[in-house]
Amino acid sequence: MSLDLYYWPSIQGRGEFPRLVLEAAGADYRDMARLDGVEGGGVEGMMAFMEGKRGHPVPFAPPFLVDGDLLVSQSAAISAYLGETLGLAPDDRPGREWARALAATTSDLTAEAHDVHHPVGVSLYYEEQKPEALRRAKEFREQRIPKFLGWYERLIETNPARSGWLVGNRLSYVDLGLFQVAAGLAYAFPRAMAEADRRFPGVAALAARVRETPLIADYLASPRRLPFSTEGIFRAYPELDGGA
Ligand SMILES: N[C@@H](CCC(=O)N[C@@H](CS)C(=O)NCC(=O)O)C(=O)O
Repeated sequence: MSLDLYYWPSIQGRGEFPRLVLEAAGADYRDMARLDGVEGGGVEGMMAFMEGKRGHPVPFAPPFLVDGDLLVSQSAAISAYLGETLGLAPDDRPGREWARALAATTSDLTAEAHDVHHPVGVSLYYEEQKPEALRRAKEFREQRIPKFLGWYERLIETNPARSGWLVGNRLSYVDLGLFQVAAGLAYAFPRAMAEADRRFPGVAALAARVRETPLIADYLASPRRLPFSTEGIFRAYPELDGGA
């Protein structure tokens, strides 16, 4: 039985959070919407789930994971499920619950990063909401990025294991989530993140350490890692980074 991940095939998006857990664990998985010619594959295969044609609960939106009879949706919940199943999560119940809260918070930050370029409406184009996006971006850069990253920094500093990781003494799925959000923010807000890297060295060091983890380094160098783009959640619009 394989682990089948379903997500839009042309962007990293929120699918990247569970994908990184699968890659870091060296899991045998299928990225179904990127597989044409495989039963249940391609975007059509994904849409069959979304339309309730596969005998599973119907997720609101991708990503979702199918593991045999089980369907798990919501990027943070999938990451937690995979982390706990594949050995990239704390072993104890309090640690697991705490890690889930961290993943949900990373999901909140991801949503806020998205809403910078879509502050008025998800179904409108960026070009239809540029003045509002400019206002939102300033607040996001000056207030929200420091608030979120300062919180992660504090978690790293106060982790009783003093490991440089967010929880416990080894890499977990929440570190992979923080890496992804830091990478996305660095793509979308390079000026703001250069400053954040100076203010929050523990976060920067954690992200660099994840990047150098052998299975992640292999993955990032592979064609399976799609580039960031202005179609995704994190978008490089220089005007939103306080630039021209
Ligand atoms: N909170 C959900 C959000 C899922 C989500 O918004 N997925 C996007 C792609 S990243 C989508 O396809 N949304 C369709 C829609 O909202 O109509 C998660 O983290 O998985």
